Amino acid sequence: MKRRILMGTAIAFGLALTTVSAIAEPPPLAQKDRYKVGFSQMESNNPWRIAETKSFHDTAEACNWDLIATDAAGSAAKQVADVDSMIAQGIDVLFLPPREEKPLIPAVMKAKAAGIPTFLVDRSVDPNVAKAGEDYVAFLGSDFIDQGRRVAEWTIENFKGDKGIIVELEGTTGSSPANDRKKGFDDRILQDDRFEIVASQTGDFARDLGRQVMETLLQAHPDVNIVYAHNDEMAIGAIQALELAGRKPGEDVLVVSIDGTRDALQAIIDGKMGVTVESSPFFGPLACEVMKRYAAGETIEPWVQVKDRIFTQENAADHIDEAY
Ligand code: GYE
Repeated sequence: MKRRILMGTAIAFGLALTTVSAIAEPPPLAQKDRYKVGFSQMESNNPWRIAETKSFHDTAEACNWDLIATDAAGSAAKQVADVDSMIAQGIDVLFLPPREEKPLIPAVMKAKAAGIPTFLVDRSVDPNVAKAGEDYVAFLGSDFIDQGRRVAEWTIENFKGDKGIIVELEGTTGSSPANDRKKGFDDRILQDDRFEIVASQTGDFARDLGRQVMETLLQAHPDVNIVYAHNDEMAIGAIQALELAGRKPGEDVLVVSIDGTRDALQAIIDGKMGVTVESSPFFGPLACEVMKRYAAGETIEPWVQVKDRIFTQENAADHIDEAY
């Protein structure tokens, strides 16, 4: 009797182990001629987001996708609901740029529970809670810490004054690029005691909020001579605020940022902005390629890293025609 119970326990334990190891892998993707593909965009209030959505639409035909694209209009809660609705519509695969690191974890977990492989694109989720190669297949995107570090290094080399007084405009609070672009920049720039960050506030990656926050910060810190924005839209907003206040961006204030939008490249050409480190929105072709590799049974590296260029006075004019 006792033995049977023990054996039963052993079998149950063995089963539990198998289930655990089965759960530890993201759902597989069958090889098919056409796929029903979900792309859950977080918002469409800036050229970067619009270019990314367009890249998915442009890829759909070449990659044989029936694409369902949604727009969460800046709400993480709506983005989770959008993913729910795509799951209900029976998508084969999900491409998800999670607006914020934590609130989108339920979307990743629900897709997994529904047997749908998920690829995170352009932003990531909290790695302590959801993991690549387990809960989702992979993260496709840039090294945001490195982007911030490169902006800091360019600033250290190119800032002409004795004392750099920095205002930092942060991206969306709780998003992976805002967290990492801050870390990469702050850690590097503060190694040089010529520089001081006097204020760091969110502008939610948006032009108009960037302008408003810059207006307020300028009043508190009129001596600012460097603005580091986590994206080009906020940098352009900051340039507007500076000009309204009678300052001369490019002459008495150095503006540095990340993305590589058309307006930013134009601002560099016009001498109003110093540098933008690239963060490409053109994820469609990469999404197609990685998805095909996964369907063919390949193990995908947890981070499919995108390599970024850097745009300055030296090359901005050469790239403005391809910018968005
Ligand atoms: O820099 C910004 C956008 O997640 C990498 O989000 C992306 C960032 C990009 O809104 O402009």
